[in-house]
Amino acid sequence: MIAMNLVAVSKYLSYLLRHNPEGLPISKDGFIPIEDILKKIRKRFPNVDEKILYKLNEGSKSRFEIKNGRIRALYGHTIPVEIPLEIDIDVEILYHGTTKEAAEKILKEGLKRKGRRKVHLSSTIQQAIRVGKRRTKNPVILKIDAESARNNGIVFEKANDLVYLSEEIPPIFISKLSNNED
Ligand code: HQG
Repeated sequence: MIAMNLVAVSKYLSYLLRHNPEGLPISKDGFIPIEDILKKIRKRFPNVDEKILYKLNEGSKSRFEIKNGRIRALYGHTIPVEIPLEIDIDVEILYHGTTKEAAEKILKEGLKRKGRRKVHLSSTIQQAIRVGKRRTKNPVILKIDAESARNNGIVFEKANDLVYLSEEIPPIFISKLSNNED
């Protein structure tokens, strides 16, 4: 399979697990049996097998968890599932890459979920730039004072080394990353 196809498979898998299982059985904690999801995916991508699902999940940004013959997405959901992630107690600073327009709003009213179940944050500036570049050529990088936020009762969950989740974050903990920090 060529690299382009793997991206397409990963996107379809994310779509099924995060937004629309298209009639497949999904548990309250977001798992779909691998057998069922493979049957569905093979209608579009006939060569996909279980090995490919593992391959899609390699690297520091694992999007999925594969366990006991089932698979779930770890973050990004819009459907009402509860994913029990590790509560993070260490991280001091997190980042969020977005458009200039969204950044101005966020600095005034805070980070909101905007359709997903959680707010998504990045552990590195580089990752925040990548996330922002999905929407704009020159993303603005916001810095979240996670330590102060946590001391004020905000919970951060770790989905993987690069992606952290939270509830809405008030503007008092958010600032624009100054240039000397990039
Ligand atoms: C914006 C991808 C105005 C926010 C990525 C973002 C990530 C506001 C958009 C993951 C706002 C929501 C999630 C406010 C937030 N006013 N705009 N008050 N608060 N926003 O796609 O963080 O590759 O739901 O800045 O890598 O962009 O799919 O969230 O632009 O980890 O695995 O509202 O998705 O992961 O957009 O991305 P999204 P996101 P995957």
